[in-house]
Amino acid sequence: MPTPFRLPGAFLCVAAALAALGAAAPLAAQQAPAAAPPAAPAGRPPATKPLEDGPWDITTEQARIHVTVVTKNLDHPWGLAFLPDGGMLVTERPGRLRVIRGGVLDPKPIEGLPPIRAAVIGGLSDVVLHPQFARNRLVYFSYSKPDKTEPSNTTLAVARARWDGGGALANVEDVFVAPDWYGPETAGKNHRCCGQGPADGSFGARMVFGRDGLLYVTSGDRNWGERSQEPSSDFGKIVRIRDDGGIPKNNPFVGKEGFRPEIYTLGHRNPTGLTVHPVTGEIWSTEFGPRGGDELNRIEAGKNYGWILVTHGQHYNGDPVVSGAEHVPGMVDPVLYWVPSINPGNIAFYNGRPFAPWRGDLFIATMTRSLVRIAFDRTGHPGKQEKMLTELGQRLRDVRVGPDGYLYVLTDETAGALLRIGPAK
Ligand SMILES: [Ca+2]
Repeated sequence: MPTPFRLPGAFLCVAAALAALGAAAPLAAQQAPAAAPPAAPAGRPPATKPLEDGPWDITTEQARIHVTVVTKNLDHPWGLAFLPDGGMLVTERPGRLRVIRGGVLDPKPIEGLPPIRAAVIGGLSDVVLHPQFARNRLVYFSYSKPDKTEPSNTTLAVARARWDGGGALANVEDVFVAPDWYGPETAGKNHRCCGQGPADGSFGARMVFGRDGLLYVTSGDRNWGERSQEPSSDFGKIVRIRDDGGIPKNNPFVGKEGFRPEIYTLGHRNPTGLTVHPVTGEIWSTEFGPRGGDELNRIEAGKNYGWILVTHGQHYNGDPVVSGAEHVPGMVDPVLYWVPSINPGNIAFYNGRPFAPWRGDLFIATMTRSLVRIAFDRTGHPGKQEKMLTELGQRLRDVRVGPDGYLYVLTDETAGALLRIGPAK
């Protein structure tokens, strides 16, 4: 894969090369010998080879790592939360909440989830614990909420529940329901620009509690990017709510005419990465661009991150980008961007002990089958990037730093896995 770059000349070269590859791909697939892996249907990623059993000892640029499979029995695992007793909660996108105790996946999903619409990339998404979980046992999960009478009409919701560690949730209640109910019916009639995708795509749905004790939730543009710029819509926003779903009084647009009061930032496409910087407390986020233009952003209250007017990527149907790629007044440029896309999932800054050289580095789980490590210099500017775990050939959805300082990675596969990365002996 080409490394990221910022030169317009290089952009054109790579764009041209990609176009040539795209044109040649069907012919190459036809000529492939019978033993070759099947070609992916148009618009879908190529098939993933099955994950082997491991473990793997891998030499990376700054550390020798030992990668083990915690479990392989997860269908499109999406989010992971560490429990104070050493266990973990894991979501599966089709709509199951799972628990891992003592390193073993409980075969029985936790009961009590509300109806969830699992279609395209919607479903059960992230899970986070309340900052005082050990005391109040509150968990939060994000999901695609179906309308009672027309289930294909959905919205992003966050529910809160009490979980005593057993087989079922209690007191399940929505604390956030985005006001924008939307589905294929509307998407067929709303005259969107730019060749945007299905209504069941681009939910965002990543969550994190900030140091302020407030819950940050990414809300994707549902492939209706015009709404990312509309302050009356939660599409294409990051929202901030209290732990009970209330609106914090100091949210940036509270009391401002025409603005949803939960909005924290505007102008996002599909932010599926969200984390708190362990030193500065800043919120950082990754998001999918269209064709190219994936971004890493530092999230600041009230700012506009540009989509659908500004992107380094290209619209799917070739429509011109309205306001350009960067330095647009009123819009925040990304800290980093990628052309072509890396398809970024979740992110985590490393602050553990076992890998001292990685401290302060950012890890990105990518659907282009690598774990990307980004170093930062003393002034906080991103530097060298390293692609790890490419030899496993898996789409990666989530990365977290465990309480033990090891990295935990979820693969975004039907035969999905949880991987653990510690130091090799
Ligand atoms: Ca942007």
